Amino acid sequence: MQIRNNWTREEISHIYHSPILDLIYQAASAHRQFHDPQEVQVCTLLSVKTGGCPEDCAYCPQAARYHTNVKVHKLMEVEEVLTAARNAKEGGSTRFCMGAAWREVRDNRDFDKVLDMVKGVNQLGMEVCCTLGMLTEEQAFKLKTAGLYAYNHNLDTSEEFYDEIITTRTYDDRLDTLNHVRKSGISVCSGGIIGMGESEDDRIGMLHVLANLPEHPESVPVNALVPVEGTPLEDQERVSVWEMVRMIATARIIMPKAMVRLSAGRVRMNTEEQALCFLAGANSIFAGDKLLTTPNPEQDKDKELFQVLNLRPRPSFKNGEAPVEFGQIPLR
Ligand code: SAM
Ligand code: DTB
Ligand code: SF4
Repeated sequence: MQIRNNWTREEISHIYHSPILDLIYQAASAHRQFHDPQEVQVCTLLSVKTGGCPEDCAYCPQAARYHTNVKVHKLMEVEEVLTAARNAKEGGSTRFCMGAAWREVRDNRDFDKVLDMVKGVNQLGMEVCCTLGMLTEEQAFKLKTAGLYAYNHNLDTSEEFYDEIITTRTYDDRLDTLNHVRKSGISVCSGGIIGMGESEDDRIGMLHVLANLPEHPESVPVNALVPVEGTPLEDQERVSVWEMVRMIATARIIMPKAMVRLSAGRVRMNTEEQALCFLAGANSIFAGDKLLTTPNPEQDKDKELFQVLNLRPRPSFKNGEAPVEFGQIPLR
């Protein structure tokens, strides 16, 4: 199977709309060519700065303008974060992702603190990931130098549907940041959310953009909307498992090397539904009873999930790249 960056929207649509069992079979076959189907990476999220965000993302409980139950919390202390990372590692996580409710990174003391968090988590031997909003090229290089392994920055949906969901930034802003991350040599994590009222065409549109980037993202999170009271999307209906499966399977087929992450929305899925997602090519989950601000399955439930499905946690840095040594200057 060849890695392609010249997919047409029609080809992707054709894959997405294949008869479901055939789609799963094709995706499972692609998955087996590039990955060990028994391995699922366990990752942990931590909200290092919560709420009070100036953006208007319609799905997000952390946007200051919506009245949700999320309590604003300033940037955490480095030591608190490192304690959480150590606990996550002990619990079997190999990737630690720190999220901040920022529109963009600013060059201030908070950013210096985040750089220290990155150094500390990297030294624990975990894949360290951040999601901090928009970045300049320079900030991306600083993060890389501190030891950042991956940066998450989602496209969320298609370009056409984007301004129904977010008006405070553009699709091009998003693509610019992804480009800065790529240039700095940091691994790219970018995906989206389904269940926001978008059409299937919008889902296909987003996959089309991701799969035709000059290099595929190494990581593609697929989130099911977690509707949160107080946000404009609070009353959205739950997506069916078949929609998650179609999204995951299509991502797996068109970006076969990527880690496809079954991200938000697992609290509402049973073991059988999650099994279908793994069969369709998902190979990562977030563990711990909280995502950033919303609930996630309890540790015991996930332990059982791994046992019943005979899954093994995937070791860190399997994609070949060694962790960046602290202080190493990346080549420009
Ligand atoms: N502020 C940064 C940004 O937006 O890039 C980083 C944090 S933001 C919370 C990270 C991602 O979480 C968003 O891009 C979105 O895809 C996802 N997300 C946020 N709220 C969600 C929800 N209610 N359901 C599912 N995914 C959600
Ligand atoms: C991603 O795509 N999903 C994760 C991670 N990247 C940062 C976040 C999901 C957040 C769900 C809503 C919340 O818990 O606040
Ligand atoms: Fe802010 Fe990120 Fe939430 Fe949008 S998704 S409101 S940028 S924290």
